[in-house]
Amino acid sequence: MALLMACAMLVAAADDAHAQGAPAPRSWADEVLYFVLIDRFADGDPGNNAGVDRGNPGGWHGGDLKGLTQQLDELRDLGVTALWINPVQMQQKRGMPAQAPGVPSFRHEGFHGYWVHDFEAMEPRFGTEADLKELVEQAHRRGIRVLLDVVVNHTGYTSIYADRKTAADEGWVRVGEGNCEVEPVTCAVGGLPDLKTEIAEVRDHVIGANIALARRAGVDGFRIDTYKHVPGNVWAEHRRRTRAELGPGFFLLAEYWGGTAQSLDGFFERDEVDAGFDFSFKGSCEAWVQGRGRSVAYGAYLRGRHRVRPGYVLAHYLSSHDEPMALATLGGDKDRFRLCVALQMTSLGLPVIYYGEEVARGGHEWPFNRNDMPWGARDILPGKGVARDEAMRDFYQRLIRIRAEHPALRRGDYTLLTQPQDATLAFARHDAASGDRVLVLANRDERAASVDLALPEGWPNGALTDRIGGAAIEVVQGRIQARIGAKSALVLAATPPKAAR
Ligand SMILES: [Ca+2]
Repeated sequence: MALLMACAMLVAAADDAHAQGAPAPRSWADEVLYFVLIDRFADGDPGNNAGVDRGNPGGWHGGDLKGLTQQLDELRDLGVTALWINPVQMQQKRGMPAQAPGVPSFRHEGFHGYWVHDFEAMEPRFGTEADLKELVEQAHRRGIRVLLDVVVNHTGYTSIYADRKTAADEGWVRVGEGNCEVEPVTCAVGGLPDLKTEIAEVRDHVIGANIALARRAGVDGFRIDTYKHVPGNVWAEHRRRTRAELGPGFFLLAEYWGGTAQSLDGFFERDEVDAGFDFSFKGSCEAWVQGRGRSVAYGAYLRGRHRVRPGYVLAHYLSSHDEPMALATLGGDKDRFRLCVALQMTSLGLPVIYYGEEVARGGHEWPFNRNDMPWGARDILPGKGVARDEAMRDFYQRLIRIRAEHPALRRGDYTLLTQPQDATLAFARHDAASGDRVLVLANRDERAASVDLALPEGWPNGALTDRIGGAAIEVVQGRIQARIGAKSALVLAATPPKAAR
């Protein structure tokens, strides 16, 4: 009965949170973020599939907000607590000629959402504003927050803004000007028309449209595209406006290309955003698991990520729509890939899963890093019949659960443990507030490795359990002896685990 009452109270609390339009406040450092390209995920409405050509790697494939909403239980079951969706505004009417190595020339459409035609209209292939609102409501019911991707820097190659003039008869966009290495703020990124955000009328339109849509839909934050290509004073104003119009907790995650703990710090110091992408995690992990570089150097890199300014967040990922898929970069070696997943989920920051990675989605370089979500035998287009690896998904689910159960992995400090074998990496995470401690041992070698380690000062003696494989290991007089399988990791914690958050 007590359990039933507790459940009823939880349900009531969840309903209250939903009634207020958002899940209960949580730190974004505690979330696991899942990035979806809507067009490539799930088609829930064949009625909006105008121009869909699933045979074209750069074409529209029919996925939409309704389809994504229908799969939210799949994401909740995986353990995802936040969802990032691509921009949803109306896209340019016709694609661009494109070529990629080994592929016949094709037409590249705005299926990714970054080629906005009209900031005040929805892209009908993604769905309606009501569909967006429903997605957000259904996500919130499941305790999942929603980040909407927004563009402030540029329009599509064609748009309603191409010929628009200000009251002072100045054009809204710069076309084909500037070198992005030298003039990042005024250049044409990817040749796209650059919005003259230095003009109040222009930035008010774009930022105002993004904020108005966010307010109507009830989203919890923005992922901000092409951050470095917009003047800093615009971002300061953007922060003031989002806080005033969308609430003080409205989350901002900046895509500052090449961002690291160091290079993002100025934005955090000025409090322009709450978080930025750590572009270095992916390559560092891929290199380490492939035997490049010394383990102590990689371990020091992971320690360096803890220099992030308190209260701000580094988002770290293994693959993205702008970079190659990690599994393919690793030559399809799933053991090495799992090792990176384990390190991602045991490291500080906001882990980002790029849709389908959790089922070993294929594809490598653009445009195939944006291919369809694999659904196997399930009757879901466009990825119906595309093979998926359920064992990989189980691994993700387990690692996400371990992260949820251990505040040390989300917020704890980091101690790199010294040991003689270069193929192995050992670090301890400790959260002083909860007392939670986790020991991570990783082995990149093709053979199993044995380690004999001194644990950090204050580590209690007693039994530890590998939260991945279940093996029990004893800490004796502050030391541990463990065997780590080939290309795998142990995540060791005292049993029983701390209660889930
Ligand atoms: Ca559709």
